[in-house]
Amino acid sequence: DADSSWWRGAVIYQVYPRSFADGDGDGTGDLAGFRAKLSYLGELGVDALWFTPWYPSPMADGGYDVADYRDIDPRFGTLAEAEKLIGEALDLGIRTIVDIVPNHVSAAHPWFREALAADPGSPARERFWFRPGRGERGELPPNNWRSQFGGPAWTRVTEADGRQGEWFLHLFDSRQPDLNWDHPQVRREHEDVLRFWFNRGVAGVRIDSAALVSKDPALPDLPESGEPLPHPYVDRDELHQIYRSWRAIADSYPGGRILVGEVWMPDFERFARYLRPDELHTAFNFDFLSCPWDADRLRASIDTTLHAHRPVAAPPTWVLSNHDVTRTVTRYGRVDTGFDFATKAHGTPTDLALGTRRARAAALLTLALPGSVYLYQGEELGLPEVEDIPADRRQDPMYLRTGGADPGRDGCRVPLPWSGTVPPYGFSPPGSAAEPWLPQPTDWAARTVTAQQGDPASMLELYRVALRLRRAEPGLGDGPMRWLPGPGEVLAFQRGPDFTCLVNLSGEPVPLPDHTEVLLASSPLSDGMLPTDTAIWLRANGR
Ligand code: TEU
Repeated sequence: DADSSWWRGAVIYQVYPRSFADGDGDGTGDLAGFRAKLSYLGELGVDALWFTPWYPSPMADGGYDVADYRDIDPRFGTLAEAEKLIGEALDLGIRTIVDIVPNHVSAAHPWFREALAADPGSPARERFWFRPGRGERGELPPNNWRSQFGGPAWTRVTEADGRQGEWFLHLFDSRQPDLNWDHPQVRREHEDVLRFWFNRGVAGVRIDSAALVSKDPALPDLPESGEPLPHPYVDRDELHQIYRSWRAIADSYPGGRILVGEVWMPDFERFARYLRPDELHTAFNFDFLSCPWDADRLRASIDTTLHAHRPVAAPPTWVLSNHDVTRTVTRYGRVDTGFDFATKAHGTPTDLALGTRRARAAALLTLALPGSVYLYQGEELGLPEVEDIPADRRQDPMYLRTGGADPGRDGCRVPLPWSGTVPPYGFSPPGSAAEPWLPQPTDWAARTVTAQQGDPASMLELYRVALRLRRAEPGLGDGPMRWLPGPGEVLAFQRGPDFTCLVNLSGEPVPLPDHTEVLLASSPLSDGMLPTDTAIWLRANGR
C-alpha cells in the first residue's frame, strides 16, 4: 500500500546531530537543539530524517564508534528524548531512520573491553578478529590489509591495553575493532538492536559500510595489484544471508520498516544484488559524487543507474553530498581540476559562485529524477566546504591517521549557521561559553537560515519551492522517466504526462521549448532563454 512504499520517492534529510543545533550551550549539537528546530524541517518539506549515529560513543569517528547501540550519547540527550523526537517528527509527517553500524564497535564497547582483558584464543576474543602477528616475535601485522583511514588495518594489543601479544583487525580506526560476523552472538545482537529501534517507532535503518561486514576467515593477504574475486572483505556472498534475515525482521512490523544500505560499489551489477526483493529496500547511489559536471557523463551515470535498478524492484536513489565528502558547491566550483573525490583536491582554486550555480541546477536535476533523494544538512543552505580548519581543531581520524595528507571530512561537518552575523550564528544559545566543536568561518552571515528565509534567490528557498512542487507533482518521485531529444549538452527528460526537466550544460544559453509553463528555474532566465549551468522545471501546456 501507499504507506509502506513511502520511501520509494522520498526526500530524506541527513542529520549530523553534532553539528545541527546545540540546545545546552556546550558547543555540540544535541537532541534538545534539534527538537527546537524541527519546524524548520517541516517547512523545508522533507519526508524523513536519517540520523547519523547518536549512540554513546567516544567519538573517535564522529559516533561511528558505537559503545552502546541501545542508548543515546549523554552529549546528545537521553533515550526518552529520542523517543519524543521520533514522535514529534511523525506528528509533522516526518519519519526517522537511524544508523546501524554492524562492521565494528567502539573500543569502549563492553565486548571489546572484555576481549582485551581475556587470554588469546579465549571465547571473548572470537567476537572480533584477533590473530597472532607475523615475524619472529609476532611483531608484524597478520596480513597486509590497510585501514580505510590509512595505515595497517591491524593494531597490536599492548600491555597497557590488555593481555598483550595478539593483533586485532580494524578496517577503519584502531578504536573501531571489526566484529566477526561468523559468530552467532554477533548476529543475534544486531537482530535485537534492529528490533530495539523498530519497537521505538523508527521507520528504518541505514546500514553503515554494508558491503564490508563479512570477512574471509582465512584473512588472506591482498594481491599487490588487482582486486581478487571473491574479495576477502568486500561484497562477500555471505552478506546477502545476513540482510535477508534483517529483511524478515523489518517485514514482520506492520507497515514495514526499511533497510537502506551504504553500499560503496563501483560495479552496479554487484550493487543491485543487495536490492533483491528479500534484501535491502534501497541503497545509496554514490555515482554523482564522482561524476563531473558534464552532460555526457551525467547522462551516462543516470542511464547506468536506471539500468542497474531495472531488474530489481527498488527505485534509484540520488546523493549529491553526505558527511564523508566535499560539499557540493565546492566540488562543482573546482574549475581547474574538476573535482577529484579521491584526493578531494583541497586547496585548488574554487569558484564558489559557479559551484553554487551548478549545485542549484544539480538540486533540481536530482529532485526530478526517478526515485528518492538524500539531502545532507547544510546543502539546502549552499554551505561550502570549510578548508581552513586549523590542524589542532581537526578531529577526523582520516586526517589524523594520514598525518594531514588526507584533508579528511571535518570541512563538511562544521556546525550549521542559523542566524546572526558572527559565529556561532545561533548554533548555540546566546551567551554560551563554549565555542562550536569545529570552528565556523567568519563569512557565513549571508548563509544563515534567517538570512536566506524569504529571499527568493537563496538556496534555501530554491529547495523549499522545489520540495513543495515535487510533493504536488504526481510525475515526480518514483516512476518512469523518458529522455527527450535535443542538443547533446542539454539534459532533457519527461516525467508523467506533462512535466519536463532541462539542464543546460552547454556553456551557452539555449532557447526554451515552446508551449511550456515555467514551474521553477535554478537561475534567472533571460529573454526566454535558458542560461548555461541552469536547470528548469516545465509543464507542457496547450498542446
Ligand atoms: O563510511 C564507509 C566508508 O567506506 C568510508 O570509508 C568512506 O569511503 C569514506 O568516508 C569516504 O570519504 C561509513 C561512514 O559514512 C563514515 O562516516 C564512517 O567513518 C565509516 O563508515 C566507518 O564507520
